[in-house]
Amino acid sequence: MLRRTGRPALTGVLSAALGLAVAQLLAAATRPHAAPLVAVGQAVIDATPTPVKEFAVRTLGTYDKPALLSGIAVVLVMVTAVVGVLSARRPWVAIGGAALFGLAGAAAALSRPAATSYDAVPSLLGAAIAGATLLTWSLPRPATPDRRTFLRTTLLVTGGAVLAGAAAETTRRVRGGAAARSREAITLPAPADPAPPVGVAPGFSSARLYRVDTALSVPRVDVDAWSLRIHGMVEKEMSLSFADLLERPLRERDITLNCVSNEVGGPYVGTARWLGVPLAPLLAEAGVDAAANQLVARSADGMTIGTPVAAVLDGRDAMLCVGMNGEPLPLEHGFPVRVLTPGLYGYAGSCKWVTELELTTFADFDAYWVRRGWAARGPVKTASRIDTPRPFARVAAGKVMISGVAWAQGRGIRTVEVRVDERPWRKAELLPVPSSDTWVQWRYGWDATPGPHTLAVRATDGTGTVQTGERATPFPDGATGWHTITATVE
Ligand SMILES: Nc1nc2c(c(=O)[nH]1)N[C@H]1C(S)=C(S)[C@@H](COP(=O)(O)O)O[C@H]1N2
Ligand SMILES: [Mo]
Repeated sequence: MLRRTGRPALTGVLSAALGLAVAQLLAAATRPHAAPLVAVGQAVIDATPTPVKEFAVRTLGTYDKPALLSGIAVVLVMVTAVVGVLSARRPWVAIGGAALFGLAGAAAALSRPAATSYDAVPSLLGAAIAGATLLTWSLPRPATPDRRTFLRTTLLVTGGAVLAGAAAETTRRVRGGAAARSREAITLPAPADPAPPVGVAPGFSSARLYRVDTALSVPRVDVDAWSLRIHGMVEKEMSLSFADLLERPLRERDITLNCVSNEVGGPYVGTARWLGVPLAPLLAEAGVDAAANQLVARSADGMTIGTPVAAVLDGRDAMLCVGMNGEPLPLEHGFPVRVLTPGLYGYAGSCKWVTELELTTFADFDAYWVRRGWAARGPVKTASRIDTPRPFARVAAGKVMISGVAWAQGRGIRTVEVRVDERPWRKAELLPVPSSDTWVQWRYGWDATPGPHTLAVRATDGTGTVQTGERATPFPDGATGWHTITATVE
């Protein structure tokens, strides 16, 4: 029994592994985004319905991508095992199976926004190798190969797959290293317009910025090969190198960025000290057509993010960021250049790895998330979060500090109030902030009495509007509701 299905199954899986590893190696050496695993994973991400994506981000957080790759691997193993078993009797199944996988990989690679026709090659070559291996290995023979022959072939194919796989990984790292090295070589000029000094407790120094993007592998852009093209409804097209950007007056600001997918109380909000080139004067130089109302940013990995032109030009600190917290942008936060539009959720104003700015209209173009049902314009909603005590914490009776953050970029935060159980709302103390685009850190000294308690927070923005307590889901334009936790006082 094991001989009848175990061997053919293994034959199928190992032949596929060899083909896949060679395809990954070829792609790593030539066109990283054409690697079948990355291309298929990326195509799955793009095709995943929004609710499923939301669920994945909510339950898996940053493990969503490893989980996706593991899922693909499991499916691959199962399907190629079946192909192996079936082709032991019917050799055409080996050819058909390989062809299907090859075409799927090629189609996924070609569906990437920046694809060239060459990108089909790694998948097709890998499929040819997998098919040929499986076919010769499982070809009906006068006598079933003995155990020793089978073992030898198994070792050979496995060895080939492991070698090619390791070479692919090494190549990927070395190539990625070029981007990292180009980053190390950068010296950022001092800002012409430095951030205003912050008070006692800067609201950003220790906080790490969250990461949210659709990139299965972080785009590794070599800054020396990078340029930004400004085109579309402009009088004069422009192309800027990184050096061109650094020659312009740089502005430094402490700005809070948050994700539209963030649940009430969630982690996808953070503040950093950004260094960048103001966008408004750049657009003025390009001469924006009065009819253009959307600025579409495109990234090296094909993301599109549409921002109202009015938001970029209304005097807020919209910029092309080159630095974050005193360093060049980290690779995962958009190196070498990202857009940042304070007051808009990231999906609507903060394209990472940007390579293109196109002036167009909302009527003419739907950006990536808009095509998936999210609101075309993404102004941030006023929100607040309790960070301590943690939900369901047990704390000692007496003075307990309730603390957290609140944000309403552009409008600023005027007051934060805390409510314990059904008692009246009480004003929290706010730490000073450098600008209305920076979140506010707040705290409230609570005389905690034994028993279970419910704690809630709400903020009032700079226009005097109180944060709504009405619950809304993140889809389609951002969550609302008061962050409410329970804690037990002992
Ligand atoms: N190229 C690219 N830029 C992107 C995204 C992306 O998927 N690809 N995600 C956006 C979203 S949804 C958010 S919330 C912010 C997150 O920025 P961060 O990862 O630097 O915190 O980046 C935005 N810019
Ligand atoms: Mo986001």
